Amino acid sequence: MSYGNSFSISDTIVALSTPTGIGAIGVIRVSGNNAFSITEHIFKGKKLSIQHSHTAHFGHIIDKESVVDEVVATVFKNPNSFTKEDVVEISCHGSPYIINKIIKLLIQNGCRYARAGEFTQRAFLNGRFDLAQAEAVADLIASENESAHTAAMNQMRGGFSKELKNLREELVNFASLIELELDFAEEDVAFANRDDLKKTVLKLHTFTYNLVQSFDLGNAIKNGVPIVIAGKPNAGKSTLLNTLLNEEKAIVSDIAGTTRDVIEDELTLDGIKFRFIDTAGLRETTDKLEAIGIERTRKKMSEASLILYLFDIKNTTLAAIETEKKALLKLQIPIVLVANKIDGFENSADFETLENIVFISALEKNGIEQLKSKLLKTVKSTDFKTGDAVITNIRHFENLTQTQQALERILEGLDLNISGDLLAQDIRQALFYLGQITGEVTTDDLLGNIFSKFCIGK
Ligand SMILES: Nc1nc2c(ncn2[C@@H]2O[C@H](COP(=O)(O)OP(=O)(O)OP(=O)(O)O)[C@@H](O)[C@H]2O)c(=O)[nH]1
Ligand SMILES: [Mg+2]
Repeated sequence: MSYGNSFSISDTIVALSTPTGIGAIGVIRVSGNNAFSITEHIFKGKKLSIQHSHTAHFGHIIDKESVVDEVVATVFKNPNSFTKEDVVEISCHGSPYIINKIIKLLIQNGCRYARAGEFTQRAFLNGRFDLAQAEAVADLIASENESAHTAAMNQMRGGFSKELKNLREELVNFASLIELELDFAEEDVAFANRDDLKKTVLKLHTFTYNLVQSFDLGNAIKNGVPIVIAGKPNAGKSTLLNTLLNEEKAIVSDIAGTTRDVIEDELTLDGIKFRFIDTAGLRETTDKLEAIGIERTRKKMSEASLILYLFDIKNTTLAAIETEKKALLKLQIPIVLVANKIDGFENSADFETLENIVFISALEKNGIEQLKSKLLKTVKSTDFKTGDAVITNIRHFENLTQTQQALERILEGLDLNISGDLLAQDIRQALFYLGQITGEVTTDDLLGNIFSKFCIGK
């Protein structure tokens, strides 16, 4: 079987699986039918092919008569390896010269250099896991914080795959029954009970609906929960961004309207990645550029998971803030009010009556910890639970959305009592999109697209 081009799945492949560059050790992975015999050509030590799986063996890599390196070769016998093929992992000294030399020797003895993601692709093709799980391997490797790690780990270990597969199976059964009806068209029989079909479709619809809904959260986990810092010019938004990041990221000045464009950066708090977004101050303006900036502020606000509404406590009345708050609540996004510039300000009592308010001095870095815990609390209470099945992958999102549309067409069709052949078409569509998620339905293009985004060696 070949995938995408002339490369064959029966080739024995090799690549460095640790990062390139100098390291204490480098691990070279060899996978395929001839993994042992090829390695034995250049490995002086015990005969690898007769060793037990999951055992490590000291030996030398030999080029003609000379010793290239002292190494440890770990043996994995099919199907008990990552790829479900015979695998040797050679741990050598981490010099790029040695690593290249060993890979070259392996290629001269019959290996092929692996393509990006080819080890994981083989794991998928050999049935170690489905496509969605294979994709989670990439997410797992890329995960930088606790919540991204949890989501990727859940998905790699099965996540929504199992439930999705079971429900798809149910639908496959209905599809075959309806196809059967078509064969007996003249006799006007119904093998597929329409009520049961409807129940299955509804179950699938609810399940996929929840997954589709989880994408915003999944996206936030992967790319950071977007938190917009908004407020009037000179409130201290850019100062706050800099204080949070501990870096002079944004320009600060006492000129109102300093920030024109959106400035953002990431910060991980308590295992959750946040994207803090500093924006142009909100006011009426005749300045063309500033107006564009304010337009962007409004857009970012509408997309935020949380808005920090900052105001200069020295320059604001309680009534003004109450009016602002009312307007903000219309966005239906959680709001935290942040009273800034409390340094040297004594009369904050009035404002303490407001709900969801934090008092800070962005300049003197006071109240920042309270602010951080306030936003963690707010974000966590707005169903930031990574234990549930969450989709983080745009490809899954698209396929699920398409599935939903097909399911809705089936439901409509059932209500209208349409003929079996039309029903079958919509069912096939739903099955197609569902199958693309977990990989029951694949094309070379699809696989090529997914695995080429992996690194070589993974
Ligand atoms: N006293 C005091 N001054 C502050 C504080 N935070 C910011 N400032 C000052 O307020 C002025 C405006 O700060 P910026 O951070 O540029 O305000 P901004 O909200 O980003 O303003 P625009 O970008 O124009 O919308 C600067 O002179 C800051 O030094 C604070 O906590 N206390
Ligand atoms: Mg600013």
